[in-house]
Amino acid sequence: MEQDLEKLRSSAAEDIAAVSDSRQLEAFRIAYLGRNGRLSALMKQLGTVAQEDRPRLGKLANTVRSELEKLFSDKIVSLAGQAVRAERPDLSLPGRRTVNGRVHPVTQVMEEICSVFAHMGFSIAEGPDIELDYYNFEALNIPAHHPARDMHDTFYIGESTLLRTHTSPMQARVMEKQQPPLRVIAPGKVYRCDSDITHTPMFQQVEGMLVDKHISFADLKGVLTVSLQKIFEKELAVRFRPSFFPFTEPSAEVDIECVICGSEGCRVCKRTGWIEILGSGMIDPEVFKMVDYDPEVYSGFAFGMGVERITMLKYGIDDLRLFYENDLRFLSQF
Ligand code: 2NL
Repeated sequence: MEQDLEKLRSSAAEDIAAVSDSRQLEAFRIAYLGRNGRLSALMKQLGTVAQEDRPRLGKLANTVRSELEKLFSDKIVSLAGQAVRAERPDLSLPGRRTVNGRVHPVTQVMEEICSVFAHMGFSIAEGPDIELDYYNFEALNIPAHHPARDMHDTFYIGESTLLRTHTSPMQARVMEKQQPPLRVIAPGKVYRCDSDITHTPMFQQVEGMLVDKHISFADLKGVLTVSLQKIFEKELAVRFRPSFFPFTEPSAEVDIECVICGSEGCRVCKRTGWIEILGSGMIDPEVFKMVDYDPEVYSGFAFGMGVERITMLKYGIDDLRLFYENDLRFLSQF
């Protein structure tokens, strides 16, 4: 019996050392100190030993019991200490850098363009990306089955709703509500079912219009020339070429001198020294009739430009896709 108690003592010391969580500790308690545990079993044998050995063995058994209880309670304390240490932050670790967001380069240029026109007295009109067919086409002199609808690669949503293919529907909405004189720009996202190296299905535009009495093509040329020089922060050469849009007559495409090569001739300007930068024209009398403006009294001009293209030229970016890949190494440069 004495030997058995000694064995119990040493095996308990070995087992408690291997305990590393509270589940193992509970198993230890049941095995050694439980009602049907190893110590209880030995205590039951006390009644069978010789009378004269009983007090000594009884004392030894009690000593072993207190030792086991001490092993158990010390382990509770040390496990609790480990848990606290595991939760405490390690103050010697280096800090984590917070990555700040930036304004997207296309948004930056969009804001610059808006600011140039705001300084010339234009107000900003914003409207829905999901438009009615009426405002996107009909009100702009593009009736159903008009060939110009094919150029727009429209995303239709329903019978009469679509993702706007340009921001001009906003201008039609403004004219419907307000009387001239008007100076309005409409910035925003537009959508066309077209995707390749030079086209993304969503891109951003700024369109503008000015309507008053006695507005002429000379006003269009003056306002657009000065605006482009402000946008590119340079006294660039600007030229106007005849063109066609269903909502303007006459219409003109506007070129600027190539800002990449200084008109020497390069890949970007296709060796012409000129870069096409916007479309414009005198608002067609048919558009005025749709919004109940008298074309005999009022005239005006309108224009539209793609913001990605202007951003590429301003920053010398040669791949449109970079804008929408969301690579922080690219975006954080601006
Ligand atoms: C282009 C051509 C243009 C307009 C947009 C417009 C708006 C109204 C009436 C008439 Cl309400 N026109 N907008 C006019 C001419 C050209 O954009 O190439 N855009 C990127």
